Amino acid sequence: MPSFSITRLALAFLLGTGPFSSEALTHTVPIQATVPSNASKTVDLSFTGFAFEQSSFYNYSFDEQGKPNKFSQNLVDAVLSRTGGTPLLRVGGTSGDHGRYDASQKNATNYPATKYGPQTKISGNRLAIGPSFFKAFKNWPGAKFELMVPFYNTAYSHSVEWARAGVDKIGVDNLYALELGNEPTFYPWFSVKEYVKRYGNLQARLIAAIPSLAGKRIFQAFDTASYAAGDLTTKPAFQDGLNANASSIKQVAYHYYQNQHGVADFTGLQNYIRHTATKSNLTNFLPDIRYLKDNHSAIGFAFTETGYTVGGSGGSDYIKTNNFASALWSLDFQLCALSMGVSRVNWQQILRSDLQMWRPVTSSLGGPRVTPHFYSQPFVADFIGKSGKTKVVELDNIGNPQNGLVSGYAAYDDGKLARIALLNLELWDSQRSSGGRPNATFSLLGIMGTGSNITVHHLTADNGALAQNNVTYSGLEWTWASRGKEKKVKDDSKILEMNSTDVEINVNATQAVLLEIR
Ligand SMILES: *[C@@H]1O[C@H](CO)[C@@H](O)[C@H](O)[C@H]1NC(C)=O
Ligand SMILES: *[C@@H]1O[C@H](CO)[C@@H](O)[C@H](O)[C@H]1NC(C)=O
Ligand SMILES: *[C@@H]1O[C@H](CO)[C@@H](O)[C@H](O)[C@H]1NC(C)=O
Ligand SMILES: *[C@@H]1O[C@H](CO)[C@@H](O)[C@H](O)[C@H]1NC(C)=O
Ligand SMILES: *[C@@H]1O[C@H](CO)[C@@H](O)[C@H](O)[C@H]1NC(C)=O
Ligand SMILES: *[C@@H]1O[C@H](CO)[C@@H](O)[C@H](O)[C@H]1NC(C)=O
Ligand SMILES: *[C@@H]1O[C@H](CO)[C@@H](O)[C@H](O)[C@H]1NC(C)=O
Ligand SMILES: *[C@@H]1O[C@H](CO)[C@@H](O)[C@H](O)[C@H]1NC(C)=O
Ligand SMILES: *[C@@H]1O[C@H](CO)[C@@H](O)[C@H](O)[C@H]1NC(C)=O
Ligand SMILES: *[C@@H]1O[C@H](CO)[C@@H](O)[C@H](O)[C@H]1NC(C)=O
Ligand SMILES: CC(=O)N[C@H]1CO[C@H](CO)[C@@H](O)[C@@H]1O
Repeated sequence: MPSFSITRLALAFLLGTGPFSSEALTHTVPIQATVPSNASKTVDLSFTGFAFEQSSFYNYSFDEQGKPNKFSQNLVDAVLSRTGGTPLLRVGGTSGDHGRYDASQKNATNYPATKYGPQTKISGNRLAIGPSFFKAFKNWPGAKFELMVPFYNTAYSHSVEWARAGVDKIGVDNLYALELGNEPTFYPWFSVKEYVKRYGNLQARLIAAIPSLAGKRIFQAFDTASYAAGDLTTKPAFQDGLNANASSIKQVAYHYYQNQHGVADFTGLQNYIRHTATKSNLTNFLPDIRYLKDNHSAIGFAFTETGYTVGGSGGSDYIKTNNFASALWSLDFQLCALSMGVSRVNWQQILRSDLQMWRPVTSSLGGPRVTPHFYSQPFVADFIGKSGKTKVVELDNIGNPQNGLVSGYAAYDDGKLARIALLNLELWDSQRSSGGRPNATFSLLGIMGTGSNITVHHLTADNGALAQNNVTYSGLEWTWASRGKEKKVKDDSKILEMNSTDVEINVNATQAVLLEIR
């Protein structure tokens, strides 16, 4: 039995309530009707981005008949149409950084992502892209791109050729940012001083070769690897030279993977999604977020390559973390990041991997599918809303005891309370847990008078944490069968009238709710 159950029993005992009383699990949540002074900056409607490993992007863009991939298009639209934001797609990664542009190559890539993982110089068979690679960028209606150009090789001519072909085919107006390299802290020559020197040189060469880049805020710096965040931070890099380039930098990017090798067992999965872990991990980035806000307020802070785990591992009880629990983690991570002033999060897609939100075509791993991890995205988008005037706060100090099993956030539109997200991160799974599904009650204090009705939408899976199918958000499902178009499969939303009392909301273990206040 996982240890959190023991905590619950112990607390129930201390409070003199029976072990099956739901009283011990009532969390009071103070709510402010108008936006608190320490709320986030105004949220970008394009917060919910996607990222594609360069070697996989072509296969995400076309279907098996060589037509634009409607399934991919529909899934991106399912998220971004909820806020009205521009889809921002990052196309980058180690495969491209170690790769080269070959103007004479007929195929888009020299090996298909359906059969090979991202190849790098290290694994011998590095990526080569040909001119037809850039046709893929035409298949994403309304999108703008964060295009990585190689930086790993010291011969800048490769980077310039790659960038010239890319900017030419994509069009500078569809380019959100030109990213110089990937995870530079792994470069053999890396030091902060050397990085800023070479960054300045490469940027100057690119501008000289591609005049349409001149005078624009269009470059993306850093793309620091997850777990190396301390090796390339903002203040020293800007002070050591990037200040000279600050007016051309659009965003500073970091990569983030919640863990490195998957989780060994169910208890490990609980620790992985615990809010306290997510929050303390994100807090490490606050000095960088604040430095940019205070010193270069026009430069955004983005997690441009993000996933739940960067590697896999074996073990008898090893749990593949692309499951419903990791969708809840992804939700908590993004809402927490919003509250801390992160500009956007791009979720990494690699065709032959476990971490993607969907598989666009058949590969040696199986047919096209939407993975459970996708389901965080429509929720995050609805939480942001369409107003373009949204600010977010974390609802602090909820959860008694403070064990990271619950979290909550409020969204304010133009200063007024509009939406609340409540997460119950206590793990429950129909196969792994004994007994019925626990639940927690959130008592919302001070919500009275903020509206007349509350609509409650659930993000849930009947089978709980390890579910791969039958996941729903607001009763909606997205599948390959519907080609990524939403389909109503159940009606589990409800409308509560606001009365003269505080509102109590019940949230099952391994479930989240979005409250819309009207
Ligand atoms: C915002 O202020 C409230 C109280 O005014 C405090 O509880 C909370 O920790 C603050 N949040 C942040 C992110 O500073
Ligand atoms: C180009 O791709 C086709 C399949 O799409 C493959 O049959 C062919 O071998 C590839 N050519 C090269 C030179 O890689
Ligand atoms: C995958 O992409 C390669 C080019 O990189 C292409 O030759 C191949 O036809 C694509 N496969 C599918 C199933 O779309
Ligand atoms: C970037 O900085 C370098 C010096 O490090 C300078 O040569 C270059 O002109 C700068 N470019 C821009 C666009 O500011
Ligand atoms: C996040 O927190 C967990 C638990 O403390 C830790 O194992 C993991 O390494 C952290 N990840 C990052 C990217 O900081
Ligand atoms: C950054 O901005 C803060 C607040 O305005 C200021 O105190 C600090 O000196 C600035 N730091 C640098 C390195 O410019
Ligand atoms: C919560 O869990 C209970 C017990 O499994 C179940 O009957 C109920 O339908 C669930 N509620 C929601 C909204 O999922
Ligand atoms: C919540 O759990 C308690 C205790 O198991 C149970 O009595 C109650 O019916 C549950 N409530 C809901 C709404 O599922
Ligand atoms: C609130 O809900 C009630 C009952 O469903 C409905 O009559 C009323 O129009 C709703 N009010 C608003 C502001 O949506
Ligand atoms: C408001 O009162 C109605 C009627 O008594 C009740 O059905 C409803 O659940 C109450 N709403 C809330 C949010 O407590
Ligand atoms: C109850 C329900 O909707 N079950 C579905 C769960 O998912 C599987 C696989 O997609 C379907 O076959 C079931 O019908």
